[in-house]
Amino acid sequence: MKMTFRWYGENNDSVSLSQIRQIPNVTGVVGALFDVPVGEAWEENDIINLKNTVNNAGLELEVIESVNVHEDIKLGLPSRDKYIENYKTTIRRLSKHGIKVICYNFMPVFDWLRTDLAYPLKDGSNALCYIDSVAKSVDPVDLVKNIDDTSNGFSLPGWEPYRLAELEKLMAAYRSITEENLFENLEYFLKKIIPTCEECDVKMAIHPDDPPWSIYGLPRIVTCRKNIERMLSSVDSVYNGLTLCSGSLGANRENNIPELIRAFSERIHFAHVRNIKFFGDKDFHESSHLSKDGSLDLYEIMKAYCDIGFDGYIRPDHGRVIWGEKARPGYGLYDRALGIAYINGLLEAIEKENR
Ligand code: DNO
Repeated sequence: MKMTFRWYGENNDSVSLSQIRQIPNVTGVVGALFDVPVGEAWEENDIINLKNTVNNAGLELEVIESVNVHEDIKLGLPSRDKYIENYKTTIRRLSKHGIKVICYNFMPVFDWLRTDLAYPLKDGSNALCYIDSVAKSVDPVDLVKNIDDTSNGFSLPGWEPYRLAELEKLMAAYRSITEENLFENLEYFLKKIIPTCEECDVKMAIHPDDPPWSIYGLPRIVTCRKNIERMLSSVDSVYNGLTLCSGSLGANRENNIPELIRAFSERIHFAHVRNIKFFGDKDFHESSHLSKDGSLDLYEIMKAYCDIGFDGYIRPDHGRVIWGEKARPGYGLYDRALGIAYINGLLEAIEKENR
């Protein structure tokens, strides 16, 4: 498997490429063009610039997270075909410059959702947190504003200004969309783009919904084994694959992550590895990657990846904010690098045990 690290670009990240280059075992970064309005095709020159910047630092750029999907596609509006054509153009251009995997999601309006971006932990660090009763009692507009205000001045992926500006309008547009409708719209999208992916050798890797249940009455479908099976079989091609995010799927206690890794096996193209700690049925805070600190067993998760012979891309996911770092919530250097060191240790031990 190829160890990677998410990076937000030269002007938008507290972490530099040279720092990433020094983390043991990291061969590449996962990047994106964050300024392109959703729905527009990515310009080839911008892709080339990003790739050159990364390559010049001695790192690879083979995974994009994310090429976002326009809401009209998720809503199934007539204008979706135009946006799907743009998406295909982006796939072709990315493929031309060595991109192998595109991570995306199909969550209406919100990408990931937390009620607190700096929940204090006992050790003096802080981490992202979700408390269901808080989410339910807060108006989504206020929650979004609060998230914006507490992000240490960094823009957050999934909370781009365009989403915030249109929040109420978008929420209203989804009122008539059921989970079944959303599924049909995802299938429509996949049927159109997967042939292009096959032609270009670019694998799509859908990110699960985070948290994996409906919020504010919005439909959510990438939540559990049954739904992921349906999504994968709707276009039965290896190019129609999955980002297996342990923390997102793991927030539903019914999802057994090692079992899902074994079940989806060659359809997993990208592994997001992180831990969460439950303190209520649907309440959790993120924790260090260490099994002991969270509710997920990272040893069992890494063992499952080794057992299936996973040779895709992997990255540590959110980290805590530690050692006084000023960083984008979840995406500082220190705790993610500690996460990698830990994953490296697990991998070496598991691989040697398996010999
Ligand atoms: C949050 C991330 C998500 C993820 C997208 C993928 O930190 O895990 O924003 O990148 O859902 O499209």
